[in-house]
Amino acid sequence: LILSPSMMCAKFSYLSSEVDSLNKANIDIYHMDVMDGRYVPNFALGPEDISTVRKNTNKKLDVHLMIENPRKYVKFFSDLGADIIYFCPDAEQQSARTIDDIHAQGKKAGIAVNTGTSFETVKELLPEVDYVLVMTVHPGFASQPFQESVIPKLRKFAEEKEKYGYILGIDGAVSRERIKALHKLGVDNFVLGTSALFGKEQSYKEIISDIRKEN
Ligand code: S6P
Ligand code: MG
Repeated sequence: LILSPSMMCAKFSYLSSEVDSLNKANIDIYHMDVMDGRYVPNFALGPEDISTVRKNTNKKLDVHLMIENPRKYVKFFSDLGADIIYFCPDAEQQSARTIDDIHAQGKKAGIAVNTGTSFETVKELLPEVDYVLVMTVHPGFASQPFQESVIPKLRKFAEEKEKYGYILGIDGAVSRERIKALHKLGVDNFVLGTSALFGKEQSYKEIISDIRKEN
């Protein structure tokens, strides 16, 4: 079970102390949403935020690029210390080359499969990618409703993951109840935002340890 806090949902005035608490809470991967106001109608995390998290942890860090022409920025985000780079294949004409570029930087390559993107559309890329992140909300914002209609597609990605050898994750409205059900279905990596982790009464440490016990 891989647990990845979505740092867009953290308390920003205390970013480094948030990272300290999450380090101690035994999380796996810091998930950094990057939005350009073009590919999605919102702006999110910038280079300063990524550097701050990077400086305060030895754990893995991913960047989830919700930006147009992500290939242009592979080196930029690699240099900021990302270990995994997710991009949206529908935002890039050269998706296969983007994956090669990410690997050439010595990083893991991931694709983010948006609510409107089918399994078939990205199938050609699956032999090359290390991570697949299926979006269970429309990309752009935290605290949105879970898209049940994504489940058949998610099942398909779960069935094919051994064959292609990728790590399967979901992002969006991931609650504790959903983790149980979807872990059984074959999802390995869960991005945790406001639904499961942030803004709760329980501490990060308690929540993460409960989730691990429950699964
Ligand atoms: C959405 C973004 C996500 C959110 C996450 C928030 O565009 O990629 O990573 O930050 O979904 O979690 P929640 O539980 O508030 O939906
Ligand atoms: Mg995300």
